[in-house]
Amino acid sequence: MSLKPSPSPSRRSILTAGTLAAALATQSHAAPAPPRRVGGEGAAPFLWGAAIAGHQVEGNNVASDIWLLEQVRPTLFREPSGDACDSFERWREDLQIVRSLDLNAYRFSVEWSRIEPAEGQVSRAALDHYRRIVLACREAGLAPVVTLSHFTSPRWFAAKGGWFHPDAPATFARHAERVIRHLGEGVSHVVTFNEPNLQLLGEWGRTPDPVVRQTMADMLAAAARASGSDRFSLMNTGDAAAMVAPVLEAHRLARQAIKGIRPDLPVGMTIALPDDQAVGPDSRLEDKRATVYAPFFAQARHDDFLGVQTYSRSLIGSDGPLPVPEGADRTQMGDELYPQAIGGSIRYAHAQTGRPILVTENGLATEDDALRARFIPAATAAVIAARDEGVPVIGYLHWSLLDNFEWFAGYGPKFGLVSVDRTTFERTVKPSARVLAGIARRDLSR
Ligand code: IFM
Repeated sequence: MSLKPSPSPSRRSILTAGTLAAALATQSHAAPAPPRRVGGEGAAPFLWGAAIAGHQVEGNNVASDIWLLEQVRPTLFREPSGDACDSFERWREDLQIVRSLDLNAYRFSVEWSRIEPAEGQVSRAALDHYRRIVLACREAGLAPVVTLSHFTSPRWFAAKGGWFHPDAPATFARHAERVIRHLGEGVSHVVTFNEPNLQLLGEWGRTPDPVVRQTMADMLAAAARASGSDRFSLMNTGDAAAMVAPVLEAHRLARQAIKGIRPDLPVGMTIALPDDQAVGPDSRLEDKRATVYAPFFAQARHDDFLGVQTYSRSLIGSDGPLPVPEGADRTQMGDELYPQAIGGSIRYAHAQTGRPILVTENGLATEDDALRARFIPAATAAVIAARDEGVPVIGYLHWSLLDNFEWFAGYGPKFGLVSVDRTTFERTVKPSARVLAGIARRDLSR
């Protein structure tokens, strides 16, 4: 049986078995840009940028776990990632676009499966590739924010049991050390894990859809068989609560390894964090917070920053999550259009951790770029208001630079500031990108 996700699944269905409940980066030859700073001389520059992730844009990540899941039957993926945006080849063009928008930061992820396609066999060429991106970012005046794990892992890692294998934290830490040693001085910030709480978020307060849950199990079993294993386990699938401890251990070991090489390099992780709002006196809001965020906040208190990724708000009643209010505008992912959400989530994340907050993702999926052009000023105003109140927000990275592969939902949802022709891969900068550019320019020239 092959189950296709609904045309506009909840954003929380990206990779989560839990929704299972809700049916679930031209090497610039421009002269180096002067550092742009806000907050006075000596202050770190506020990071205004755009984000992407390897598997969603590079294309042909054939050694990764998710590539395999796209190929097996049944699969929950609407379509395979294929060539994606061909960014493994066209990354210089992508950087040039970011540069041309006068942004000063670029978030991208390294694909572990390209760097270590077979266990213990390290591709120097792949490491060099990512090093060239870091160097080109620096030449273009862009701070490279590097994600080590953005959902994908090598296929061999998943077939060994993924994060449940006892060696997983140490294996990931070795990978982290290798990457940072090779990428060198240029890296600005490291994100170890992207949204390791996503499945918890998707599952909380919802009854799993039995058909989707079964299809997930069948898809993973097919991938295990195809890998000659009896298991296939990856981030945000399987037992969400049981995955928290090994992933946090992997984060700690990776952080330690990175600090051993570059003690000055800020290290953190990102979490999926809607602006949760209590409805009624018996709201289960605190229950949600304890389950979905608390373990990650506890770790973040020991980190250099926390990456916050907010797309909308979530209303929480006495029985759990409430539906999007009647008549509210929605994005292609089914989220309520609510750009001010990012203000609430960064205040909350900072209050809980006391750490600087980096908005590592914020945006919306829409075919209507005029909507994005209105969303961006409202969302960034909420960020700036929080910053003006004294919340140490260190940057805003819009998701996403490109219209890209949105996991289960394939190429349907359009998150990009830039569209990508699916046949020629030609990039076209959308008007909303200029809106973000204008806001960044004004803020950085204050
Ligand atoms: O595309 C994803 C990204 O990979 C992780 N955060 C949410 C985005 C939009 O759903």
